[in-house]
Amino acid sequence: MNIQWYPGHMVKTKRQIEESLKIIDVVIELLDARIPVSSKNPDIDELIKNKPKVVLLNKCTLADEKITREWIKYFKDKGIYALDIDSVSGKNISRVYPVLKEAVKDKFERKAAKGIVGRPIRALVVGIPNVGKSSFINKISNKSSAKTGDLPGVTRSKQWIKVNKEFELLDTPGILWPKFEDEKVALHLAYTKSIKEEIIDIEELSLKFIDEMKDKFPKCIQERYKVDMDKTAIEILKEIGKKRGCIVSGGEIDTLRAATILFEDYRSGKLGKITLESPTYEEEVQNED
Ligand SMILES: Nc1nc2c(ncn2[C@@H]2O[C@H](COP(=O)(O)OP(=O)(O)OP(=O)(O)O)[C@@H](O)[C@H]2O)c(=O)[nH]1
Ligand SMILES: [Mg+2]
Repeated sequence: MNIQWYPGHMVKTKRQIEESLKIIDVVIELLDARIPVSSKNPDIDELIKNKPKVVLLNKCTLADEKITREWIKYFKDKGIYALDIDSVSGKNISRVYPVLKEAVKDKFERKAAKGIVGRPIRALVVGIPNVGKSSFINKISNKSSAKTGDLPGVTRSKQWIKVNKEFELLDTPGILWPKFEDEKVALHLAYTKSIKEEIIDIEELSLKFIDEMKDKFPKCIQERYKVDMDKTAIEILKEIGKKRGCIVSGGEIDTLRAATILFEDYRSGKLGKITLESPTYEEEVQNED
């Protein structure tokens, strides 16, 4: 399956991020806790150069708690500030500001020594489309200033949000990168809806998803739809369709509707707390190179 999506507004956003850096103290990189490898834009570190960075594993209530803990340790071992959060339930949101303060401590102390005080911390929020940047900003600022939505590409231009006198955040449109080298990365981004659905064959994608679930978490699909996971992916999809009443005239099964239901269930956590990528998965990907 060949998936690529790199529209013009992402190129423009990259340029705007670069320009904004001059006035930024710290970068908040939002990753999707279910896919921390695939949701990491490889261009970001190069783009932000040596600005202090805090990694937030968002949507953590949809992810496997044990693997999330492994990821937090993984980042901390590398000396990177990291926290698991959920921008809908609000989990750990109150812990973000102290971490940001810690990340900029040296810079602010140097400034204070020169007599520069009272300036707010300015943080830039970056991440792939649909990862929850705007939701995070709304949650932490207790406002609904940033537009959010269950689609990639909702935020179209940068926007400053004032949290309080001490803290300002810059929301940016989600950015991907020009070419996904690894098909798995593109697939995982598509499963979690970070790639525009209009360019994807959802049915074909669902077969890939079923195959991966058969391999890693067969019970999740089996228990929800009571299907036999030893069957082929297309048979399983048809079985899901039958169980969910996705029948078109003539008695045929509407496999597109079945695929849509399957993804809705996965994305809303109804298949369980599923993390597709652990730190050991990252090592495997690196060893393939
Ligand atoms: N369960 C859960 N859903 C979340 C979380 N954060 C965001 N969402 C949902 O994910 C979808 C995308 O959220 P946005 O905040 O619009 O994402 P974004 O990163 O700003 O997306 P773009 O502006 O398109 O780049 C929305 O449907 C949110 O409700 C979270 O922590 N947990
Ligand atoms: Mg947004």
